[in-house]
Amino acid sequence: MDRGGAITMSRALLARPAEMAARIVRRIEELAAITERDGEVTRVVFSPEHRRAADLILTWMREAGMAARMDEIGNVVGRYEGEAPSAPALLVGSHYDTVRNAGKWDGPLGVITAIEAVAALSAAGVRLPHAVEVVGFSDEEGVRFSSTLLGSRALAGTFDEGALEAKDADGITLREAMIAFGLDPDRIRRAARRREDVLAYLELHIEQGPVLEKEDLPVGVVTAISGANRFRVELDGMAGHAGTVPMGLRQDALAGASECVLAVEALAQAGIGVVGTVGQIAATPGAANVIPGRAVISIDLRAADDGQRRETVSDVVDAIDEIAARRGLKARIIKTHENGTALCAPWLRAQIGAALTAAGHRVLELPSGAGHDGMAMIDLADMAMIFVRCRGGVSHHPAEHVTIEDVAAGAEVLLGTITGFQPR
Ligand code: HGY
Ligand code: MN
Ligand code: MN
Repeated sequence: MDRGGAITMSRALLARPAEMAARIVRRIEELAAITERDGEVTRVVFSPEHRRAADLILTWMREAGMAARMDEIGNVVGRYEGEAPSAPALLVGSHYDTVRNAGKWDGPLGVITAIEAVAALSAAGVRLPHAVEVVGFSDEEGVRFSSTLLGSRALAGTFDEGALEAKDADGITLREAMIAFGLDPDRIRRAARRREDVLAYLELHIEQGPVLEKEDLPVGVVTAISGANRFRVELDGMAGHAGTVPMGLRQDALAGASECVLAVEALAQAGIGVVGTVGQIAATPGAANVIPGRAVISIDLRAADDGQRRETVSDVVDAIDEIAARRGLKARIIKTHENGTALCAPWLRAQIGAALTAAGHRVLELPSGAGHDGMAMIDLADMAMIFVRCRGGVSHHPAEHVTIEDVAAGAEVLLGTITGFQPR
């Protein structure tokens, strides 16, 4: 089918975009209600909430005409066959885990909109020359075990078995958590897909930034996903009595960590297009009248340019070493994540652009400062992303919001891209 025909078909399929969008919004709310704690949205990997969310999404996939299953790393996968069975597939998806006290849209919007697109094909009895597979990734955020992209790395065949020994805040290893969840860690490799079975990977996601809103556009095309490093830094000094140890004799781990936090901020500001964040800090023993003997911080460094990111990483490591030496602290810097900048494939960006134009929107291309599963999926197939405007660019926060009109715009562009997809 030529592109024009496909676009016409997708418009016909979308006879009622408002109805589709209303169902997507209802499902966003339904999924958001599956949370670790009432009053917020928190759903981490291999938790009871993970299982309940997976069961709900699998049900939606089956209702949309897909064969659906959970894979060996807790991803949920729905398959809508093409004209011929067992044809290679266009993968479309996002993640369904969340950060702590998250918004409702980061991840789930991409999964639920992809299911809605397949439901439109199925309802119209349309079969494409290729299969379409919808994937809900189990752990993009890396909240519980700090190493991110576990689900997409396993599906891309790049899962690092060393991650199985990572421990959560309760000292449970990833391996133990998987077994408790009912999965066999020794079977993770079976989640990996063959290159020849995957035509490309597409993801619809909220922008998590202010550009589309500033440009007054509901949707945009992503050019690249910024590379990122994450570290856990452990500083060990000497605990002591807050009242008796003179200032000049202290090895205060928390004071040292605080100096490291400011060094991360200063070095990120000095870099070109670099962002640096310390999102977590903990001190022990944690008593008001005891000098902290140990402090642990997280460090997240990103940049669109890999060379610049690596340079800032090196500067931050040097700064931590200097601070620790000067303060008589022992510093242990553990890299928990690294990903280079992932370029979205120009041929796929062009196809998204055509669907945007057909839907009546100006085509704006923009980079992603946030990380996404496409950073892992690029090791399996060419990938591209569609961004949907979110209010104020706010994300990783309960105030995260997408209007129903923008949900409908995203659904129309995703469906248009799927129906017009021409494999390379
Ligand atoms: O951290 C990120 O950028 C993504 O939301 N996991
Ligand atoms: Mn996300
Ligand atoms: Mn996120």
